[in-house]
Amino acid sequence: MNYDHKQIEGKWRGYWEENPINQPGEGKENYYCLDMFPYPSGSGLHVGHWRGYVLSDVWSRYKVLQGYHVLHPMGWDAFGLPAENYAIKMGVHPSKATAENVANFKRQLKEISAIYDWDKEVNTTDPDYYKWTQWIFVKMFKEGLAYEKEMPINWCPSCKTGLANEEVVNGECDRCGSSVTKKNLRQWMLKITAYAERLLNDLEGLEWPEKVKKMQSDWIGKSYGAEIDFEVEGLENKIKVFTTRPDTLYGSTFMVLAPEQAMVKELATEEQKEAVEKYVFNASMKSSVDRLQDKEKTGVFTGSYAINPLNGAKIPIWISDYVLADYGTGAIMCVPAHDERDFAFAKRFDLPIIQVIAKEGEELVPLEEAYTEEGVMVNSQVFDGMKSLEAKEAIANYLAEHDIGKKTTNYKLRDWVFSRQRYWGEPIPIVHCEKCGAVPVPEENLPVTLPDVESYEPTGTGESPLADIDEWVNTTCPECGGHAKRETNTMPQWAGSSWYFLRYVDPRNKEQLVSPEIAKEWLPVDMYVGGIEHAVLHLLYARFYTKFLHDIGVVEFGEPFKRLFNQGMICKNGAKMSKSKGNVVSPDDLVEKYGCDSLRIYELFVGPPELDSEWDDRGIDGVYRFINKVWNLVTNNIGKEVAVTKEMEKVRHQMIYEITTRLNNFSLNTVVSGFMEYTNKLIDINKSQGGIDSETIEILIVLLAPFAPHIAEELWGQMGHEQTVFANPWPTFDKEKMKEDTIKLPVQINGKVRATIEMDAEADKESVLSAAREAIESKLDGKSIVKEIYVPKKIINIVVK
Ligand code: ANZ
Ligand code: ZN
Repeated sequence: MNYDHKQIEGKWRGYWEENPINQPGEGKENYYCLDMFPYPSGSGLHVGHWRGYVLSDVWSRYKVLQGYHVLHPMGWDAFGLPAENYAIKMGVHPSKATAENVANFKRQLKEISAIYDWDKEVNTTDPDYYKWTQWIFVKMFKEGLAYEKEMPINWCPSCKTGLANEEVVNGECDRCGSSVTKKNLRQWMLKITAYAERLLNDLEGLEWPEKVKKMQSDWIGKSYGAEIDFEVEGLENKIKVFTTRPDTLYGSTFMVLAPEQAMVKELATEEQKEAVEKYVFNASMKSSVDRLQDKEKTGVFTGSYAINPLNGAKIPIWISDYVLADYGTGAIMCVPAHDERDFAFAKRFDLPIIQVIAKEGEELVPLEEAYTEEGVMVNSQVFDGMKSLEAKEAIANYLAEHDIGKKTTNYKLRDWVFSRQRYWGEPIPIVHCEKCGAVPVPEENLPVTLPDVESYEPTGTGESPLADIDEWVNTTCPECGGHAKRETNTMPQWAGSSWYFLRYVDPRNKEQLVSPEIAKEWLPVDMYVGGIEHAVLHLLYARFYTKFLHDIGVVEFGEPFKRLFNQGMICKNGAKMSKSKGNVVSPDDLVEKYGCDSLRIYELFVGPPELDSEWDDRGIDGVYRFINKVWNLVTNNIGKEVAVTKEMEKVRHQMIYEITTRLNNFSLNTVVSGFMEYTNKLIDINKSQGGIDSETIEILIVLLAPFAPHIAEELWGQMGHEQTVFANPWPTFDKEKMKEDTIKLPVQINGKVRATIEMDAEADKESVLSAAREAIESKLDGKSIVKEIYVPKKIINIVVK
């Protein structure tokens, strides 16, 4: 019988629908394996999307075989711009387009044959779901973590909406690539900064890639340093600067403020006023990209001077846009000798450079560039001669004692700009009352459902399209019953995805976000699989939400994802596979031609799963041949009674060992090559010994089951079993039985291989050497042996003269 993937895959898919392989059972432990849920776009799935889903399904099925009851859910992160943009273009309501896309995605996902629990499906746009997204917001509001603020925010002129810092990449909108500008708008903010310390510290206990942990800690960006007050000549107010290098204070030769810093106006003297105003205006017109990319430093002198608090030196105060308004205090003391940006600025505007740290034992010569390393203090009065690291402490302490400054820490993390001026998102559940101010919608009145609108078009004025629906906007105040207006901003797409993993375990609960008992059974997530692009955004927000829900008693744990695996991207012609690049390979044709099992295995075989890999359709042929080999080997042995030999046993245990170890390390591409290697070995034995014992054959089938479930199930059945192959335990190996009986050892004469000997694997040194001598005896050409070296189990080298 030939391998007919269509017939086999159809048959088993139907069977599994009726008889799910993943069942609770006495004594079974729970295991939660989660995929990052997709945004159901109109373009459907390509082979790049398959990769992550195959990885997590292989892992889930492996856990089933290990005896766990596995939760492997799937759902839809369905709010967001694309559906809305589609609505604008086509005049189709986003909910309709979303429903169609979800149906299409679901059909395509079923082709993967993953063991998703479809009855646990969630959809962020479902009012029963977003009721709880809104509920979390109300709770945050009540805890003072959601607040309103008028502030200059990142504004994408093309998406016509505000963006969070995390959504701005190199000054560009993460979605559309337009240059992001600043706009002053009233915003809803979430105080994620209140959790900065915990978000940083708790990274330590996570089994996550180091790279992702580092990205998060860099994003949180904790710096230790000092705030120092500088007096200004002729002014009451002092300027506060933030520095990580108080040790360099004697070398501060000028000061720079951000153009938006509050003191800029009063610092500008009469003569400099015009120039300062012009500079400030120009800076406000520049996009963040320009500000970041400007190679040449720009700046303007304010006309005022500050006083160095340690030595009374008079230092000029400048303004420049290389200083950020919203970090530290928006003002810095500049030390050109020891900071690269300050050095460039000093060179450009001809400001003095005073070196205060020197390399130990070296003479002072004029600096060609900033000296940024540690060293010994010079030109620093009483601190001279001290190590700079010690001076950092000493000067900070001195400043604190004299009330000129204090030690502080600073975080790069900013509060989260949480409002979007768009239609297709969760309405923020707040009403504005003239008397009572911002009042949360009472929890029992949630959800605030998203009303229908005539036009989804963003207004561009900073108001969402909801603002036009009078009968929705006008309402009564829950507190005083007076006239009030609804908040018309919506939440960012991240809102619904920051907590969905909690809902999966109890998706239809009408009373609670999640029942505490059920949460305890399943959460936190044991394994989370998804793309690296979420390293800061989604993963940071989800950690923040979880910590908040922990603090208000909804869940017992503070970290949502114990283990994280980031799969690399699938590329084609060197570029990330995507519809917009036109290099998409659809899984449909490949499934049709080779079958789901072959495509699943090829997804793993393309390369190490954590790295980006180039897709080549031709590669799947090799996988298909391998599958056919397995088919032929197994069907060939059905009904044969073959006695097990030592050799068969050895290969069997080696195979279990290799596959299991590689799988545990998530080295799935080498699992596949391992299968190919061991299948070939078994085929050789099959040839030379006329068959393979049935236990070895069955173990091959069980091992293969998580990867190629259909063929495994079919062959298992053909071996005469009634139960599913997934009812088996994962095979175990015996190290003793893996041992090779004999080993081949190369014998070298003066470093050149001249013979090979075959020895008992446990043979001692003396017998190895005597066999080696014998093997090369005829090749000595009358020379005599002066030395013999044996590297155990590897090689023998005989030195002759
Ligand atoms: C004096 C100094 C001397 C500095 C020196 C550095 C080296 P982190 O926290 O590690 O990023 N700084 C402070 N606020 C700033 C702002 N709003 N915009 C731009 N730069 C700012 O770096 C903190 C250092 O960056 C601070 O220490 C300050 O320059 C600068 F040899 O102060 B430093
Ligand atoms: Zn009121």
